[in-house]
Amino acid sequence: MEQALEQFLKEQFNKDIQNASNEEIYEALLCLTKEKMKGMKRNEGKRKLYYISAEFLIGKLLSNNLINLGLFDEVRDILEKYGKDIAEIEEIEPEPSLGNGGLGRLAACFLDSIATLGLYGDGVGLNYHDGLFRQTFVDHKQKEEKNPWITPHSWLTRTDCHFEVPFKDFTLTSAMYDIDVPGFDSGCNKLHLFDLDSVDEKIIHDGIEFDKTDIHKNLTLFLYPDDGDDNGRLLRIYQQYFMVSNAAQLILKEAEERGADLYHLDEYAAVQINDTHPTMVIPELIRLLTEKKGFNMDTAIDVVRKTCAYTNHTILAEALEKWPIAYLEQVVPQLMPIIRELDARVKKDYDDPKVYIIDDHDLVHMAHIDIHYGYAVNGVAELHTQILKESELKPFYDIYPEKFTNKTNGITFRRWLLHCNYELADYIRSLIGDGFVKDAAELEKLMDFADDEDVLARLRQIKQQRKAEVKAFLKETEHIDVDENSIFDIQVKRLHEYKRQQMNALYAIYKYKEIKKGHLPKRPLTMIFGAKAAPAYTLAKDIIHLILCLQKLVDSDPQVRPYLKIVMVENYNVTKAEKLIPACDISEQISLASKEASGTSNMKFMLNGAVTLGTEDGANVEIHQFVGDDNIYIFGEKSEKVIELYADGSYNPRDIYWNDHFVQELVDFIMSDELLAIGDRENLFRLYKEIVFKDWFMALLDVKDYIETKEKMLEDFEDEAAWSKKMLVNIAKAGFFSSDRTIAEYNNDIWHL
Ligand code: 26V
Repeated sequence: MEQALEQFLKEQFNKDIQNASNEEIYEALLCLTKEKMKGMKRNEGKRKLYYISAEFLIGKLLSNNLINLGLFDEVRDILEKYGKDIAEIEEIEPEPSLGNGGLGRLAACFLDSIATLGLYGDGVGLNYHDGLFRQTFVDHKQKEEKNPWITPHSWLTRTDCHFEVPFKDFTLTSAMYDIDVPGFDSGCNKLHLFDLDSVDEKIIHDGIEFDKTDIHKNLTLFLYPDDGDDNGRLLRIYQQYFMVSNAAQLILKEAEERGADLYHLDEYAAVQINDTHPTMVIPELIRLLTEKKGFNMDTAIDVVRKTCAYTNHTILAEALEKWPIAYLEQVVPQLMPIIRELDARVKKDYDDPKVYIIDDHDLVHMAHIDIHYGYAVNGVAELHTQILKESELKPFYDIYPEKFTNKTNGITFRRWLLHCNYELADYIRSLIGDGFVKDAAELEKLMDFADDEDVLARLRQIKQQRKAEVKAFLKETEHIDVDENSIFDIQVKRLHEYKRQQMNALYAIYKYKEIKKGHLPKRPLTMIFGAKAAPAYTLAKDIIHLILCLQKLVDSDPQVRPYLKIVMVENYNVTKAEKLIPACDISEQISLASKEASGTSNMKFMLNGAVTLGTEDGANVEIHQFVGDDNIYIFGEKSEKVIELYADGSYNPRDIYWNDHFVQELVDFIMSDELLAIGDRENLFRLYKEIVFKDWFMALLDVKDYIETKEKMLEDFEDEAAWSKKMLVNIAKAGFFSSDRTIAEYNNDIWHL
């Protein structure tokens, strides 16, 4: 590699390694790594997986690709020899923001595991030029800006694959870009991102505003443009259809190239529909088979049903897509006769309106298409799948019990341990060998060291190093000072009321008041938040505003400042996650029980030795089962109770507010003179009212138990030996949450590649 690097730098920039800039070295490494991947073996097989997803939150790729190619150590050492730091060079790489959160990151972890397991499978999505917005804070509020990431040299390779995608009033020609996905010590797959040449970034003005009707120019500009208005919603349909029509044409083309008789398409292709955004692939495949390939309707439906499988990622009704017929008629009228036919067949066979595709408000329920016309449906954690079967999708489970399975989510250990915490990975290797890299279950061998003082001391030392790095990072990038000897308490995830960042903010208020009363904590606490709020999600933005106001309040108070620090990091993304997660002591997983389908940051934190403070929700339930009561802090009402409260409508935050003085004081503080002096009355008042009068996600229900449990946790942290044993147990028991295990299950039970 050294020679290749030298040669590249000489030819391109007439420089040697020593005097090349970080930018030049980055470009050289990018090109050399791409070259290596070109020469790699392609994973192969008869049945090929197409993982279609509107989001792929891939993060920076240089280090991960080098790790998977087995070149990382070599490159790091070469650079070190010339006084260069690979971490600094990696900073040059822009992070593509092609996802919102867990769903998109999951897709990226899955691509890594699919390639690593040697499975033949590609990702299919869209090449959003400006991704999701970039978040900045102005006057303690979120502002959105465009987030361009495509530079002249990037991981994208333009292909000569193009398809015609027909819409009602015009036809667009796509262009396919590829990103190589190298497996760890294995073959290579691809991520196909479809794009449109006529897209024009110049139409963006004032942050992220643009003409939503100019489809030729805006189609692949942004991920999930604001759907607060009709034109935004129509644009989402344009995007979804563009994605799936390209996918469907690619699938048929590749199958035919590989000699398939399309009547046996399912022997050549498995399509995984990641949430409902790609659902139109089902009617689109049926349309192509009937209109272009001479199939009759029965046969087309039969073949497509054997090919497509669906993953559900949420039970929140507002997140389950339902498109008005009128919108679909306006964008993709060619699909409507097929969707009507699919609906008619359902209505002929079943009387229950709950399983209809088209309801009596003329809404098309996308998930219902997937369940009737796909062969498998899965949830993403045990509890989530159970809730789907027993309540949310019960009428479907009654019809098709054989279609339903659980596939508990996972994370790739290459990125979330080897890359983001290589000292920890190296140390684990020195204790149990490196079998865990390919077989994560081997982490369990660490349990032999649960009482080994030297091992526990080293774990603490590594954690301390990560905290010191976060301190330096926050200082450099956001001019924020944190105390590396404080407890790091971290909640990083999308901002949503059900995740209850507002409940964590109420804890911050509690702590602030305690310190003001002179009840000083034994050790300072650093509360770190990171979250983007959807641009049109007013309350989520109000919660960010509250947290930023609290940050300011604490910072300006010399009495409180030595004991409490609140930090909301700007523009939380994969790169920041990679720094924050390894430095964490307390992992906040505090969603209202039943609402978080799985969560995946909970797994990343655990793997890096943080202890979970959580409700019995999503994959927390399984984490609890693995680590046992002593190594996790569980609080709050259970999902059964919460579901009951929703069913009988008996939850009333006002009762708690009026009857519990302790809670009332915390909530009232949102409207205190102190906070009003910093923040905006309108935002704070709206949030205050919401919590007192609605509190749809029941923060007040659990807040007391939450505070008590967190206080207990802070106290327990002081018992160094006992706490570091908890750290070790969490790492040792994380093996189950490797996405390699998840993908092996998908393959065994669903894909059969
Ligand atoms: C989306 C939206 C958009 C409109 C406003 C309300 C709302 C609420 C929730 C969602 C989530 C959509 C699906 C999703 O991202 N689910 C996440 O998937 C992860 C991977 O399976 C999982 O770990 C998270 O628990 C789940 O929320």
